[in-house]
This record gives sequence, C-alpha cells and structure tokens, in this order.
Amino acid sequence: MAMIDLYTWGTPNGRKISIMLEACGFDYRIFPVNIGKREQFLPQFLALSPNNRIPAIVDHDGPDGNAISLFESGAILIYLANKGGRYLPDVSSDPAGHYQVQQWLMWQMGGFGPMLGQAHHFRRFAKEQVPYSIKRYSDESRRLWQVLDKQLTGREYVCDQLSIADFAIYPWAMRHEWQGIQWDEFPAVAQWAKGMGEYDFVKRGMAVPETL
Ligand SMILES: N[C@@H](CCC(=O)N[C@@H](CS)C(=O)NCC(=O)O)C(=O)O
Repeated sequence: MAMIDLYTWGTPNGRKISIMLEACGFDYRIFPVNIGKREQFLPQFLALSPNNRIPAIVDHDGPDGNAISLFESGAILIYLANKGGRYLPDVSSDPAGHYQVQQWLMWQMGGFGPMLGQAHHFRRFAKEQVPYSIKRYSDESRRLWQVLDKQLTGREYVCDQLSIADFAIYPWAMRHEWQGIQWDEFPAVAQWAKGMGEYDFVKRGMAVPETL
C-alpha cells in the first residue's frame, strides 16, 4: 500500500506534520532524523531537504501516481490538506475561508515559529548569555502571543473551523515555558490549547517520534 515517509524529529515543526498525518488518517512511516547528532546533514537527507531542516516527506503516491518529496512544513501541510481534502477550505467554493487559513499559516511560518525559535535558542541553548537577544526575542514572542490571544478570544479555532493553521501553531504554543510565557497570561490561547490537546490525533501526533 502506498505510504508517506515522514522525516522528522521531536520538535514543533516536525510535530505539525505528524498531527496532520494522524488527523487525516494517512498511512505513514517515521524516519527519525536526530538533529542533535547532525543527521540533517547526511547526504541522503539533504537529497530530500536541501535546507538541512526537518520535516520532510516522501509521498510514494504523489499527484501523478509518482513519488513526490517535499520540505518546509507549511508547504507540506498545504500538500496534505489538498491530498486529503480536509483542514484547508476549498479555494473555489470558500475562497474567504481558504485565504483566512493561508493567512494564519503564513503568520505562523513567518513569525510564531522563527521568532519563538530564536527565543528558545537565546533563553535555553546559547552558550553565552546575550541579554539584548534574550529581550528582543522574548518581547517579540510575547507580542505574537498577544496577537494569537486576541484572535482566539471568542473562537474555538484560529480560523472559522479546525484547520492546518491550528496544527501549525499548537506545537509551538506547547513550548510556552521556553519562551517565558505562562498559560494564565493568555487565557484564550490556554483554552484553545486545552481543547486541541484533547483530540486523540493530536496526542498521537505530539508523541512522534517515539524515540524521544
Ligand atoms: N521553515 C522550516 C523550519 C524547519 C526547522 O527549523 N527545523 C528545525 C527543527 S524544528 C531543524 O531541522 N533544525 C536543524 C538545523 O538547524 O540544522 C519549516 O517550517 O519546515
């Protein structure tokens, strides 16, 4: 049976994709890429993901029945949404809904990911303490959390229905302590995250890869 191969590690960008694969019920195999051991630089992985970042996928049953490989988590989420016909409203029948999801996905890919990732780096992993960078990325993370909290106030999901925007944002929100953020500061995000965490497919997706 045709399968999707997922190259991933236990990080927010990887878990976006395992959540989506679980949500759609696609058959997939997990290929852990230990970025701590620099496996992202192995030639066989670079052939799939020349930017040496996880996640990447190979769909052996791609658009023309041929295998297709993809990197960049936002592109992978859009691909899987189109393949499954779920979690991204159809551009023809619901263009406003479609572009709303694209907009929040791009917000995550351009901000609530890269900026939070820098906060993780300077607050937790940098070999030297750099107060300017810690403040810059902690402040920017907090600003993005405020934007998200406002969007989620009075809403069940980031957009009008459960979508790839939720799947992209959730694993980053779950690393809130690394960003110096407490749940009680952002009650709308906290309530949304609690609801997301109750989905079995989210629980399974967040546990990938099992080696961690
Ligand atoms: N924009 C990329 C970012 C992916 C990314 O930053 N992946 C990290 C783990 S979360 C990684 O593979 N890092 C390895 C490295 O920096 O060499 C995406 O969304 O797929």
